Amino acid sequence: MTRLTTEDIYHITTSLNSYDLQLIAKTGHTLAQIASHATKVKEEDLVRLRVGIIPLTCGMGIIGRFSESVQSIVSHLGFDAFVTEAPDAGGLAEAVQRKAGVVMMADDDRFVAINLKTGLVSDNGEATGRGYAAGLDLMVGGLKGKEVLVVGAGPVGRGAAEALAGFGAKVSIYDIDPKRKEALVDYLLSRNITDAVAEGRLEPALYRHRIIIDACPAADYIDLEHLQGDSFIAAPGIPLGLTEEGLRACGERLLHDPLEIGVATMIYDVSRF
Ligand code: PYL
Repeated sequence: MTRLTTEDIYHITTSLNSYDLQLIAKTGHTLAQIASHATKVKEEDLVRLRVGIIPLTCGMGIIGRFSESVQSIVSHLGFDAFVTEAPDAGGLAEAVQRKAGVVMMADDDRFVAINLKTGLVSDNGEATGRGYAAGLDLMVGGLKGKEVLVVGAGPVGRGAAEALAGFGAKVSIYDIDPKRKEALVDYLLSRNITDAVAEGRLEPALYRHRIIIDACPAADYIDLEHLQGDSFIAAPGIPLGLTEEGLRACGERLLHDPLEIGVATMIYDVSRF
């Protein structure tokens, strides 16, 4: 997982309404509706507890505006959310004292949402994969029977692959690490997803697929030559796998943000009845 920078996220707090309009133009649905589609939690069934977001100073430390960005996304979805004054253990104590029912926090390895009342936990990597698969399902008008290439077999790729299969897609997996690629195919098999395949080489797979989830930390590996007139790309997080030219060719058929869809899926995940 690539570590975000303040530059990647500083725009989020002031652009959520325009981002919703972009999502409606691309998928016909809002951020809330995509999170609902990903989690199968209807908006009317959400139990909206107060949400405390806790900055963590461990590892490489606090990312400027990270907690505020998470807070703005969760508030945009109708939750009462606050960033604690204190970080770390003091922040957790403060969140509980301020009657938070859900806490969210991220160190350098994991970003989690925890419902303190039900024990429900959602992990950003897996939730992001699921959220993007849901957005893609809406963007292409239904994935049933369609072939999708997942590049990257980490937590995001795993969440995406399982969700894509759930929407009826035929999933192909590529990862630069053959062991990790095979491990994901084996995991899908263990979940009764029997038609997932491992791609031997990336290049031919990029040419053969018109629907691609870019779930790997590489930049600029999907170029104009790999794209067809009706290619759809879902690209969670930073950096973007598309080149500048590829980006221009994709236009409205690209789903990409640094945090929004993943955070929306997480808070829906832990707020189910
Ligand atoms: C959760 C993001 C999504 C992509 N990469 C992940 C990342 O940047 N992780 C590090 C988050 C550190 C947050 C810091 C803070 O401000 O509380 N500990």
